[in-house]
Amino acid sequence: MQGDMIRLVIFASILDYASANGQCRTAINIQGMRLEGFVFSRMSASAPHICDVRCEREIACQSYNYNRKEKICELNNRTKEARSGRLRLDPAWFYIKRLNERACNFDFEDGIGGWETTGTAFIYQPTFGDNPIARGRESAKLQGDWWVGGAENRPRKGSPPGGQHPDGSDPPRGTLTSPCFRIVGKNISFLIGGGCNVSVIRVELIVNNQTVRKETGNCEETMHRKSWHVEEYIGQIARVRLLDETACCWGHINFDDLKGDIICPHDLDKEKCEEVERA
Ligand SMILES: [Ca+2]
Repeated sequence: MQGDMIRLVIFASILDYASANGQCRTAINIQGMRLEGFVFSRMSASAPHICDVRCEREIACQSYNYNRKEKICELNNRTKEARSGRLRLDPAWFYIKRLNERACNFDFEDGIGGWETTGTAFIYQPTFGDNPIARGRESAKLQGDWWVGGAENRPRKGSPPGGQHPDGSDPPRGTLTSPCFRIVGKNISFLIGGGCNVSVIRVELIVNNQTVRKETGNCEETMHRKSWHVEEYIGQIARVRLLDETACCWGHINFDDLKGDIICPHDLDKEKCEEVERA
């Protein structure tokens, strides 16, 4: 294995690609190596750039192997970073990781982004500043200046401090669902506060239209960092959903700064995500 790694360093090179949509992007080409065990599609391709285009068109494709001699293209649903042990020496092949990825921006500092609401619980979000403090309550301990507080209503910096949802802090119900992202490692974490009855007020992780993780607050406005172990979902497309199904006691949820081993590829637009979730 040590020999493999030395070779990997020696043969790693940088290639610039003109992709299908004409945008230039950069990929790391590792000559003489092939990622095994994660091929989900195999086809003949007369040149490497055709394999590149095929990978770009597949939402599940994270890297690919190309055989120059036999002109075979293999699309992988993992990268060597996720499973380094599976990268094998094979002189006829080279391996390329797809790089049209970007970090997810789920801290609400630039607004609500692509998060979608149902109901009325989250229609004034995100909210500015440590609003509970302005009402003499415990600190929300937000990240940055903006966060999601179901009971809060301070949609602009200039809004009066301490404002609350006009329908009351607990009565409104609804959901707030994140854009989709890809899980690429073992952990996802977030700040959560507000209600603590997980059966009616919570954040959920949704993979393949199934709720696979749940978490809730501690029945205080203060948010605490909590996390999910998600290794079994590496490579899959997911969303996070805030769910407020109660009008009763501590019927609101606070949330901020979702981060961890997730990426938001440029091409993970709404339609492609829904395509995967329907499959
Ligand atoms: Ca924030």
